[in-house]
Amino acid sequence: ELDGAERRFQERIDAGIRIEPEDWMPESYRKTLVRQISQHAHSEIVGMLPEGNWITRAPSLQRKATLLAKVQDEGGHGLYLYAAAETLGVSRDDLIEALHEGKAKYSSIFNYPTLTWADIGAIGWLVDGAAIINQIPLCRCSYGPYGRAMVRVCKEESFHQRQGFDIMTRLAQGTEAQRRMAQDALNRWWWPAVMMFGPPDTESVHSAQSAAWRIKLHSNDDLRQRFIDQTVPQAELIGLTLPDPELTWNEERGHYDIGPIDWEEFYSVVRGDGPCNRDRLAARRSAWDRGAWVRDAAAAHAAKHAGDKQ
Ligand code: FAQ
Repeated sequence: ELDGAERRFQERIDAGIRIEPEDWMPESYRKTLVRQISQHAHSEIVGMLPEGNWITRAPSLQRKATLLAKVQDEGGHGLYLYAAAETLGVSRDDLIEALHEGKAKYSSIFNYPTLTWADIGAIGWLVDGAAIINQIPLCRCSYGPYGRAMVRVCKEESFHQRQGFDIMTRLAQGTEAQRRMAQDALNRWWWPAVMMFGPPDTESVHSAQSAAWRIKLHSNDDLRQRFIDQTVPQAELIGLTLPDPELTWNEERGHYDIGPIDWEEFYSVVRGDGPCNRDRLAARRSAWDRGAWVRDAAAAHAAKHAGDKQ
């Protein structure tokens, strides 16, 4: 049973009116948004690591400049998202501390290693491709600052997706060794990308409430299906094979059917036992510690400046 304020809040949401930071909101709505937006921000920041790993080894000046810009964009997305979370009354330092202490989640996908240059193609194509499918609906979510941040993020993600697909296309059409490298990257990234959308609907604890609040406009499984249906013809176009012998077009459903997803692997990565979880957190903590002098200098400069004005 909703009380009066909660009922009016829900009516606003149902009428498609956006919630802004100064509006009244139930504490549980605020907490859900802080959880999702901060996890999303951490994903963008930790997501810089697997690709950052290849900046010095990109195969040409152009590839290097493009990758550098892409990774920098992800850093920007993290910053917009931390700013969106701050409108809900949390501090960025607290959110970052929760990440560094291993208390906050970030996307499972960034706990896999980037072993070859083709992995950079696979990430752009599949991971940014999946991110766009998840984030386009978020542009229309009920919380104003989150939805508005997503508009620019999605534009940049489509550039990222195109650069990844371009790398994969070139490799797939290259020498036999390059084609094998592209196929190997696809084999390793396909299932983790399929898992990015989260647990199956039947096990997704937050979905029902987030849907009622219009934070989630489509279910995990619906978005996953959309990703699969979009990606199969792209793989066919460049002559690569998705690593799923059970993948078949289902005429009746009008969708592709896939083989079983290894949810044990997903939960183990989310719990912190993926191939790179420890490395990723160690890299973030070390970057934070090594940046202390920059934060100190900026604070000292600001303090001096404030004195000047007085
Ligand atoms: N990894 O009840 P649900 C990017 C957790 S894109 C880890 O279904 P919800 C761009 C979930 O947090 C990646 N944990 O949860 C880029 C919850 O745990 P909690 C980031 C996951 O929130 C590309 C529990 O499982 N995108 O960064 C994952 O309703 C390339 C139960 O799950 C976003 O964050 C997972 N994959 O739905 C950057 C998008 N999935 O919190 C660099 C915004 C679920 O109770 C390079 N987020 N969990 O402890 C969302 O849309 C939602 O939060 C979902 C999960 C759909 C991810």
